[in-house]
Amino acid sequence: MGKLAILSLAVISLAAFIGERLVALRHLSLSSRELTQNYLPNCHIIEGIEYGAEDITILDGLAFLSTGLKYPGLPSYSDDPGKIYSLNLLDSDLKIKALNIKGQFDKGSFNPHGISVYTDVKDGAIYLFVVNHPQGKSQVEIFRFVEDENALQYIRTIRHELLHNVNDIVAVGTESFYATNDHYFTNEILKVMEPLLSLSWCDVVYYTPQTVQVVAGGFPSANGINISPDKRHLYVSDILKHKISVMEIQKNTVLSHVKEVDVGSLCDNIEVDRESGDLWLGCHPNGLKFMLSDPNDPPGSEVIRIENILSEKPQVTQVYSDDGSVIIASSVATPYGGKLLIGTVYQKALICDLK
Ligand SMILES: [Ca+2]
Ligand SMILES: [Ca+2]
Repeated sequence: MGKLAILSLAVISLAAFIGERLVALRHLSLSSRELTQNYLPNCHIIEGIEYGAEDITILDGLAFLSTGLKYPGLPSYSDDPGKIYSLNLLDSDLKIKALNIKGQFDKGSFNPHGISVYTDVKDGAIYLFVVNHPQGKSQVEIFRFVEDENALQYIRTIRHELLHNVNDIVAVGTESFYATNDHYFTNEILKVMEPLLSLSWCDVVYYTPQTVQVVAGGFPSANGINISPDKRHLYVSDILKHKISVMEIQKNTVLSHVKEVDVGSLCDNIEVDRESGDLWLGCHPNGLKFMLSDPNDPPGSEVIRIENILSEKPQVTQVYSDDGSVIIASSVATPYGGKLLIGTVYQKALICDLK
């Protein structure tokens, strides 16, 4: 074969590869999906949240909000460090309060991401686990919540080579948790290549002070994790596959695959209603708009609920959707007492009535 023929073959192969990748990416990102409006009654923007509340979790009517995330490739409209706020949903005025962090903790580089709250059955102490990215690194901070001072007492920082791109966590003890990695590589250029090449190399890591191990893998990206009320099943949001993975926790803490539930959207964090067991998901309805984050053509927001997820026929329902005119890039939704809190990656947060 002549040089020209080889060159032509190479160019044709490359063009075919790029074409196939573009089609795959359009599918992954749901880029042609039109954003609609499906509003809830009595919605209000939460005063004081301007730079994101990527994750929110509620314990007995008290919401914890992880705010001010700076994430590579996504907008960040403030140079200030991130903060954890509380919001008491039992109060009538619904005002956020910044939690003061006590102890030897570097507040200046605080960059909080996924959070999880854990109550110690032995003494009722409440712990807040926070994924933190100071200087772009990944680590998990454990705090004890001091309720009468509305403060967080810093306890310890956990770093481990397996905890390299942590997005979300679920605490299962005072020192143990499951965590999701949303990328395999730590190099920023290689990280960009992962979705382009459809690599499914992300995983779930189980941490205790005695052992750290990968307990599930094969995710294109794993952006949210939570646990069933009876602590028997873990749920992982497989954001680029538009699915929620359900896994059963075995006695040896390894996970066995149960099923995947289609959600038709790029869902991020998962909150679980402790009474009904329903899953509440903050989702990105159009991944291309989310990645571009153009203020003139903003990504929208979507909240999805899954009922009876362990049954033969889980019900997947869109509870809220917005084209970006109210809130941009929703990442979490959590209900309490007939209200729904919706947080976003880098913009506002919303509270609505559910009926
Ligand atoms: Ca979380
Ligand atoms: Ca997340």
